[in-house]
Amino acid sequence: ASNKRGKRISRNIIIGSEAWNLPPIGHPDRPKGVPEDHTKRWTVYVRQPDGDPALTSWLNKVQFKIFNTYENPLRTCENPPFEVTETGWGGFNIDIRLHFQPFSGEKAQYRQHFLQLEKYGSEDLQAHQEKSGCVRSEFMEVVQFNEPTEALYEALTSE
Ligand code: SLL
Repeated sequence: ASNKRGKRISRNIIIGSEAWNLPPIGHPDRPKGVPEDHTKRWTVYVRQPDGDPALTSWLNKVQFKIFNTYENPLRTCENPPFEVTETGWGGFNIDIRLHFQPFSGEKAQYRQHFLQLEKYGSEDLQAHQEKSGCVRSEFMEVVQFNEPTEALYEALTSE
C-alpha cells in the first residue's frame, strides 16, 4: 500500500473513569447480586472530545484488560460506547488496546489508565467529588499515525 511519506496525523481521545458509591448492604437501592465487599460502581471509557468527529472513522475496537479476578477480564468493545462498567472495592491499572480500522494498516496501540475510586486532588476538587458522589479521572491522549496509508490519510482529512 502507498503511504504518505513524511506525513504525520494525529487525533485526540479522552481516556477516563468515573466511580460512584454503591448503596450499602441492606439498602433497598443496592443492586442485587453485587458481592458484599464491593463499595463502588465504576466505568472506564474511551471517547472523542466534545465536538470532534466520530472516532469510528479510524477506531475499530477497544479492549480493556481489567483486574484478573474479574470474570472475563479482557473486555472487548466492537462498537461505541467504548466502555466497561463494573463494581468493585479497589483501584488498579487498566491496560487499554486501541485497534484501528483494518483499512488503516495500523498496528494496535496501547495505553494505561489508573482506575481512581477514591477522592483525590485539591480540597476544592475533593469537596466537589464528595458533593456529586462521583470521582472522575480523565486524560486527553494523542493518537499519532506516522506515514499513514493513503486510505487512512483520506479518512482523517476528509472529516
Ligand atoms: C492491587 N489495588 O492492585 C489492588 C487490587 C483489585 C480490586 C485491586 C474486586 C474484584 C472482583 C475488586 O475491586 N478488586 O470482584 O473480582 O493489588
